[in-house]
Amino acid sequence: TKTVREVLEEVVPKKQLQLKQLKTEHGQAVLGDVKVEHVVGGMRGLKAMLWEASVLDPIEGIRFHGLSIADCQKVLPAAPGGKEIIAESMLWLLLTGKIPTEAETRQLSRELAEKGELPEYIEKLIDSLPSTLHPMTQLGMGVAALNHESKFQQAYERGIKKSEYWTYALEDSLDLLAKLPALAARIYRNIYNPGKPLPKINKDLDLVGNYVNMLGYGDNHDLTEYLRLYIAIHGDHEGGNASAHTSHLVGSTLADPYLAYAAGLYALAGPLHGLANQEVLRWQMNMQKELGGNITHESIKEFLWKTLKSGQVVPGYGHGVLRNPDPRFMALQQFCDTRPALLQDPIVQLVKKTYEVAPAVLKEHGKTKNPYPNVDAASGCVLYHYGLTQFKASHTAYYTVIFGVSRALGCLTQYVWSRALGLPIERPKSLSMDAIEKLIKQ
Ligand code: AMX
Repeated sequence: TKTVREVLEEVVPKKQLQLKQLKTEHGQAVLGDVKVEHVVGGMRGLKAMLWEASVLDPIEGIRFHGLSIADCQKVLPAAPGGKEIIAESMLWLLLTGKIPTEAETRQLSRELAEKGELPEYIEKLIDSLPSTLHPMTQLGMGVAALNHESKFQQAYERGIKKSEYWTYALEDSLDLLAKLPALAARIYRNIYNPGKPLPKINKDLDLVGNYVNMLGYGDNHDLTEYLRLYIAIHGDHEGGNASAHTSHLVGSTLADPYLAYAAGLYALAGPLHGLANQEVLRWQMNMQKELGGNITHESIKEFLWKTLKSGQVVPGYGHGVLRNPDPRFMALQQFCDTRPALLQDPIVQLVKKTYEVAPAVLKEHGKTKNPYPNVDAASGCVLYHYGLTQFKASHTAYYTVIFGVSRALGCLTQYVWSRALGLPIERPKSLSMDAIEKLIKQ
C-alpha cells in the first residue's frame, strides 16, 4: 500500500519530462486561431490553458484522466457499506492518474479524518459572523484564513527550491480538503441550527460521511451516498470554468493554495455557475406552484416559454462547452431511478418531466448552443427531497457550499500540478476595441 505522496513522487518526473518535450519539440505548434469572437465572447472555445486532471468533451462530457463517470463508478472504491464513488478515491485519481486500491483509499480517508478538526481561531472567526452573511462569503473567508497554517507560504518565505514547491502545495491541499467538511458544516450549523453541538470527526469514516454527520444527517444513508456521488462527480470539470480558472490564475502568482481556492469559491458563488442548482429548485418550485395539479408536457412547455419570453434563462440548461445532456445529470438521474422514494417525490418527477420537454423548446427558441440539461438541473432538487431545504433567501443559500467542498478536489489537484510543472504566472494579452480595429486593418 502506497501513500498518495509516494505515487506522486513516481508520476511527477514523468509529467515534467512530457512538458519539457512538448515545449522543446512542439512549442510553436498551432492549436487554433484567436478570433475577435474569442476576445469579445468570454474566450469560449479558445484552447489556452493547461489542466491535467480532466478534459471535457462537448459530446461525451467529462473524463477524469480519460475515465468517464461510468468508468469511475466501476473502478473507484466506495465507502464500506456504500456503492457510490467517494471523494478520496476521486481525489487519488485526479492527483495521480491512477486508480487507488481499497486499502489506499481507506488510508487517505483516515489521514483526512485525522487532519479534519478546525483550529480554534477559525471556529471563533466563523462563529463571530452574522448568520445572515451569505454562506459562500463565510466559506471563502474561512478557507482564506486557514492560510495561517500554510506550509507552502512558510516554506516559500524560508526560501526553497522551485522543484520543492509541489510537495508543500500537496500538504496544504490535503490539510485544506480535510478541514473543508468541518468548516462547511459549522457554517450550516450557525445559520440553521444555532447552538446545536457539532459531532467530532469520526476517524473511521470517509470525508463525505463525516460531512453529512456534521450537517446533522448522519443517519440518512441514502443522502450520504447521494452526497458522496455528488461531491465526487462535481470534483473537476476541466480548467476553463470560472471557479477552476480563477483559482488557477490566483495560484499562478504563488499565492498559497488556501488563497487560490478562496478566490475560486467566489467565482463559484455566481448564479451562472455554482448557484445554478439553487436557481433550478426555485424555478421548478415556482413552476409547481403555478401549474398546480395540471402537470402535463403542454403546461410545462407553456411555463418554459413564459420564462424565456420574460428574458430569463432556463436554469440548469445550457453550457459553455457541453453540447449533449451532461453525464453528471444522467448519473444523478440514475441514482434517483434506483430509489422509489425519490421517484415518487413531486419535485424530482417535475425535473424528469421538464427534461422531456425543455430541449425541444430551447431548440425552437434558438439561442442557446446547448439545449440540454447540465448537472444543476437535478442536483438541488434531490437535496431538497432529503431535507436540505435551506435555499430560498439569498442569505440562506447553502447549496453552493456543498459544490464548494467538492470543487476543491479539482482546483487543489491542479494547484499541485501547476507547481510540479513549474507553470508561470498567467498573463494573457488584452486589447481595447480601438486596438482590435487597428490590428484588423493591418
Ligand atoms: N436559457 C435561455 N437562454 C439561454 C440558456 C438557457 N438555459 N443558455 C444560454 N442561453 C442564451 C444565452 O443567454 C445567450 O444569449 P445572448 O446571446 O442573448 O447573450 C445565448 O443563449 C448563447 O449562449 P451560449 O453560448 O449557448 O451559452 P454560454 O456559453 O454563453 O453560457 C451558461 C453558458 C451555462 C452560462 C448558460 O447556458 C446559462 O446561463 N444557463 C443557465 C444557468 C445554468 O444552468 N448555469 C449552470 C452551468 C453549469 C455550472 O457552472 N454549474
